[in-house]
Amino acid sequence: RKPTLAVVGATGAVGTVMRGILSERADIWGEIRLIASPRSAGRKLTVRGEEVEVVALSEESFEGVDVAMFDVPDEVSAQWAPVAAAKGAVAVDNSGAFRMDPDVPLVVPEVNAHAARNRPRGIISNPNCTTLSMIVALGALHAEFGLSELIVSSYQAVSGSGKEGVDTLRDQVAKVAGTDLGTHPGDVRRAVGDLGPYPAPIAFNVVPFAGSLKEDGWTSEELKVRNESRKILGLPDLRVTATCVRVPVITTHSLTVHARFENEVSVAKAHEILSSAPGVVLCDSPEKGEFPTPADVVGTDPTWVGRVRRSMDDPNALELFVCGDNLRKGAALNTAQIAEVVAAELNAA
Ligand code: 2RA
Repeated sequence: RKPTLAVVGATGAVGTVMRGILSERADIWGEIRLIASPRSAGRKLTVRGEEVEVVALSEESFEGVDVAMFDVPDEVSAQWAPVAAAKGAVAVDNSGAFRMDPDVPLVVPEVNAHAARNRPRGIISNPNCTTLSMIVALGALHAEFGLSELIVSSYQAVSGSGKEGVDTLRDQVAKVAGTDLGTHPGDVRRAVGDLGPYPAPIAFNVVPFAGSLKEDGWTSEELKVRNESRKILGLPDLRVTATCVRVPVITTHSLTVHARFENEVSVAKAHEILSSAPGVVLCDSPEKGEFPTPADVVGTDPTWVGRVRRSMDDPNALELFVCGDNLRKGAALNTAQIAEVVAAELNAA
C-alpha cells in the first residue's frame, strides 16, 4: 500500500507551491488529502492532475494518514501537529512552532536526513527559508573542511512576508516607476505612502530589518539563521552572525556568506565539492558575467552558488554568494523531501 499524505494548509501560498511540487515529483503517495480551515472546506483543488475536495481540519481529518505536512501559522501547527501525531501520522511542520524543540529534529535531507528517524514527538520540523537558502551548500563544504564560523548577510525577497509583502512591493513600484524619485531624502517614502509590513519603503530601497525585534537588537530572522544552522549541522557552538535585509525582489532569497573552516580551503576544491553536491548548482564564471541572481534562480529547486573566493586575509575562509527560491527549497520542496524520507522509511518497515 502506498502511504497516505495529508497537506494541511493546502489553500495557502506555500500549500499552492506544494501542490505543484507534488504533481512534479515521483508519485510515491497513495491518497493525497487536502486539508484547510473550515471556510475552505468543499473547494476543489488540483494535485497530480486530479481534482480533490478540500476537507476541514479536524481530528478525523487525520484518520488513516501516514504523513501530514503542515503549511500553516505557528499557532495552528502548535495545536494540530500533535493531534496528527497522536493519530499515528508523522507530522512534517513548516512553521516555527517546534524548530528548536530538542525532541523535534530539524531536517534538510541533503545535510542530515538521518536526524529524521529520531522523532520522539512524531514531529519533524522544516527550517526557516533564510537558513534553507544557504544550508545545503554549507553542509557540503562543512563535510570537507569543517565549519567553524559563519558571518552572513541576507537579501530577502518580499514573498517571505507572504501575500502582503508581494502586494506592497508591487503597489509601491507602481507609484515610483517612471518618476525621478530616489534623489532626495524621504522622496520615495512620501510617494509610496503605505509601508505594508515593512518599517521603510521597499521600492527603490533596501531595509535592514526582517522578522521581529528580539533581545539586544537582533531580529527573529537573525536568531533563526544562527540557531537553526547550529542544529542542522550538529554544531551547537558554531559561531554565527547574521544581518537580515529585505530587498525589492519578489521571490528568492540571497545571502553573502563568509564561512571559516578548521582546515585551509582552496577555490578549486570548493568548486569541486559544490559542483558535485546534490541539490547545489555552481554558477561561477564572473569573467563571463555568470553568477546566480534571484531573477534567474526563481522557480528552480537547487541552491545556486557563485562568486566563490578564498578570503584574502584568511586561508581558512571562503566568501560565497548564494541564492535559493524561498518558496520552493525554502519551504514546500524541503517539506516534500522530508515527507519522502519518511515514506521510504515506512515502506521499508
Ligand atoms: C521571511 N524567512 O523571509 C521569513 C519567512 N518565514 O520573512
